[in-house]
Amino acid sequence: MKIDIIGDIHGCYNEFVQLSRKLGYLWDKGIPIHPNDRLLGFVGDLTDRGPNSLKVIEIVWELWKKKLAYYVPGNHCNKLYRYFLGRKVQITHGLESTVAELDLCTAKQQQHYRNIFIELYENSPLYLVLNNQNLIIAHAGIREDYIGLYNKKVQTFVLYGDITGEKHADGTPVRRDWAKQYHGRPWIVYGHTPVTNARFIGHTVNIDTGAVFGGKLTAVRYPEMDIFSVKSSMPYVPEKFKTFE
Ligand SMILES: [Mn+2]
Repeated sequence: MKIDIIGDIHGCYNEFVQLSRKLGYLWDKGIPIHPNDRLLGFVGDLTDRGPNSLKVIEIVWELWKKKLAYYVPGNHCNKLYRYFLGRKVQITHGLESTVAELDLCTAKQQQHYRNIFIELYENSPLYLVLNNQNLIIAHAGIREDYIGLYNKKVQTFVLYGDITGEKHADGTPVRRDWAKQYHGRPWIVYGHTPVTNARFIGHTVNIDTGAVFGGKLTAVRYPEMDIFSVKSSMPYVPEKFKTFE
């Protein structure tokens, strides 16, 4: 299979359109379609913080519905899903921008976004195992021994990363660098932790290059493993980018 997997979009719709064009996708039919039957993949965190979260939901849902794209949820998707279900969630950490977009919609439009997002979320696996187990797409990555498991522990890892339960001085959770411990054969494509450039460690690649923090929106072409990026138009927030020793 040939698939182009896109990192955390977080409502950066314009960057998504540009990146898909750079990858050779055509928008004649209102959604990005590749002339040579390539598919799109999304590592999750479609929404929050950026300017056009609802448009991103709409396009990803339509692609997914037409079987032109794969999607796995991120932690922001999980929170938006719980919000749509009417659960008590804090409207913070970027969810406030998606909710603000919804507040500007008619009741009918709100219902539409709720319906399509719930449909997309409920019918998508926690992580994807593709191409004869040669490719795994998981929002924050996955440990080799978790592949094939779908329990609560795995869910936490896949959505939030290898968190220790501790917090940094600024209140953000401490995340272990799981990719360094990964020696598996399948390629793991993930996002979640913004890095300046796509980060390859063994058969893993982090393609969250912080589009919403003024970095880049990045895609990896599978199986070629070529990186494509477009510069973000958002203001640059350097402290959001993780640097590794
Ligand atoms: Mn995330």
